[in-house]
Amino acid sequence: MINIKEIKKQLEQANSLCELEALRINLLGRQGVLNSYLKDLKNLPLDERKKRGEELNLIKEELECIISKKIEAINRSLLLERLKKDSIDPYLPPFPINIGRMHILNRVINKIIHVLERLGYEAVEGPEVETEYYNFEALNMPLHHPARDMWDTFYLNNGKLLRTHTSPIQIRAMEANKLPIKIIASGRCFRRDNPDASHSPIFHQIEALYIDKGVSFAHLKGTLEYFARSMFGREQKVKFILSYFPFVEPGAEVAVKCVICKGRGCITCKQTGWLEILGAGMVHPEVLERQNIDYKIYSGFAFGMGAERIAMLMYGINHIRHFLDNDLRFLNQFKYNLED
Ligand code: 2NL
Repeated sequence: MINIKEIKKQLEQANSLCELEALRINLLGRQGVLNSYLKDLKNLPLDERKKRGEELNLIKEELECIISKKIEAINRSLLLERLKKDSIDPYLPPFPINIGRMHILNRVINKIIHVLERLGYEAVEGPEVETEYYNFEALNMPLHHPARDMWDTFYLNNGKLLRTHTSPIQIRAMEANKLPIKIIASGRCFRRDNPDASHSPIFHQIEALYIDKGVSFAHLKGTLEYFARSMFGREQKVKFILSYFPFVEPGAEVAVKCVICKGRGCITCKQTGWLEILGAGMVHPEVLERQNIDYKIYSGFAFGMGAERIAMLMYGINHIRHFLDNDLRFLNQFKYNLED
């Protein structure tokens, strides 16, 4: 018969996890003491077998319980010993915590969107792969129109193209035929330019479009003055220079006093004291008419800018490639969130 007392004494005396494990294997293992008794059960008469079986199972449970308590006790005393030897220095600095943050370009784009949302514009997006129609034709540039050369375009094999600006998003909004329209379209654009400090085949645009009854150039000027001051400072001076875009008439380029040299003249503003930050104009009647918007009742303005250019001016970034390089030495310089 099993000598429970003796076994318990052995377990009690074991004082290492190693010893305890050896005992456990000997008692409860597959070839262990308990299993050998269980195997013998089959030689007993039925009623005795049942009684004895129950007994053995109770013993097994008890031993398992003792062993797990003993393991816990040993572990606890090991921990206490270690804590007595080691000391904790609460003044050591913690491990550096690397918290990710939004890319500086996205933060600038979001800031621009927030500034315009305060005027009631709603942010929308659209597809990067576009058709000739949305990218050119609907914008008053029929096939072979010389103005298409203003945008070196990536054409795809299936006759589609990579959008060269965000204007197709706005055409889609006009097409949806709900007036008035007051939207900001933003996203990635693609042009086959030769890369240099300010040109990259992949860049981002932000455009705004406002169409309603009685929208005038004066509204456009007020909007852009508010925009420039929100982005570049309350005292910011804004200048409108007549310019040409096929989809607006009249068209203008908008310049602010150079944010680098404050207008004295430097390399960034090419000694002019002014920086062009965006293009703008009254939506061409041809563009409205194509979307079944009656240009005798409705009018609108639009303006558009390169997101990278704005970010470069805000932070004095000297090469557009930094936005795509993902070099942490560059990205980590923008630790703090834009106010707003
Ligand atoms: C730029 C672009 C401009 C627009 C963008 C526009 C869009 C529609 C209709 C009319 Cl759907 N106009 N967008 C208008 C004028 C200028 O600038 O690349 N600026 C740096």
